[in-house]
Amino acid sequence: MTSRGLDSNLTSAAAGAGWAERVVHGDRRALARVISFLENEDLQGVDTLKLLYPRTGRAHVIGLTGPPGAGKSSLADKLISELRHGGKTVGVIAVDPTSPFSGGAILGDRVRMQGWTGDSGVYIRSMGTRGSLGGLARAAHGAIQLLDAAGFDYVLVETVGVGQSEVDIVRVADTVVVVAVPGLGDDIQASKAGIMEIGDIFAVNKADLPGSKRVITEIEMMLDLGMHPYWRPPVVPTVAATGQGVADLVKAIQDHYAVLSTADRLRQHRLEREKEAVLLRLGERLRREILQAWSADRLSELWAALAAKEIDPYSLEDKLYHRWKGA
Ligand SMILES: Nc1nc2c(ncn2[C@@H]2O[C@H](COP(=O)(O)OP(=O)(O)OP(=O)(O)O)[C@@H](O)[C@H]2O)c(=O)[nH]1
Ligand SMILES: [Mg+2]
Repeated sequence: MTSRGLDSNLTSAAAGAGWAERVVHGDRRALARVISFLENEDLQGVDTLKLLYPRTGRAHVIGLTGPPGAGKSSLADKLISELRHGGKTVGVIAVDPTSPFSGGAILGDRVRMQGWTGDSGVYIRSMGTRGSLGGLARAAHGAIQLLDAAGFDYVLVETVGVGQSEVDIVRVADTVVVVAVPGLGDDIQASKAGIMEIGDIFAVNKADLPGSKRVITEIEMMLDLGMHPYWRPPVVPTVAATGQGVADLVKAIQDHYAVLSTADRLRQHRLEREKEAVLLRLGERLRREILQAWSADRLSELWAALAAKEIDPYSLEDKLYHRWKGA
């Protein structure tokens, strides 16, 4: 490491201590800044998280996922109301993968959850992709830890359940609420199997629209086939537009937490997700280093050779790895 790198690392660690102090004291602007550091992969973000890690683990982290337009943000808004009435504080992270097919999500979230600006018990933040979805997942994970350390009783994470990275974002939650809606046809269960599997609770939103009974039955039937060692996911009809069913949803969320909290499950579940995250970051770091051992030109030549079948993918992997290992 160059001395310049060392200096900037020290500065970042010192800055991290300052940010951590401010976050713990409920400073909103500090929260916003640190989340931006995480999004921009500025070292100060991770340096802040390092110091705050011992303070995490108190919040109940709830993931909300489901197809675009299912009513996740409207439901989050009503969940905030219900939890605030119970005297609880709520931090919300609305993840907007700004991919070509979900533009406008940021606006939607802002419009549907904007009545909370004067309430110090609520903090809402949208997060988007600057680069890769994997990078966004990492930043969102950090933001959850940050809101937890800041002392929010609940942390809600909203993400559109379209791809693996988006699903990975909510998988770090203690309780995953899958939001389904009538009118999407039979393929939701089949094609979105990944989402259906991770649900601890199913909210069938837009229950005011025709077809919701059928969706409920379909989900129940699918759940009958599954293995649920200690928790059978409940299916809760909701109308986010009016708040109908939201109290039942909160009750289901709290019941799930109570079950998780027994028999050491919560601690194990959280340890498992942190372990996975450490291993994932480690893998990414190694891959980056391995690729950095090659010039961009040489790498493109190698990919071209692979395409031309002049080298097989396994030998290519060996070649890439051994150059780094020997470096
Ligand atoms: N009829 C009906 N409409 C609803 C209900 N809940 C939400 N909506 C409407 O559905 C639309 C989408 O709601 P959002 O809360 O933005 O949905 P979302 O899942 O957050 O959407 P994205 O974040 O863009 O994926 C809005 O027009 C809402 O007013 C409901 O219970 N019934
Ligand atoms: Mg939304």
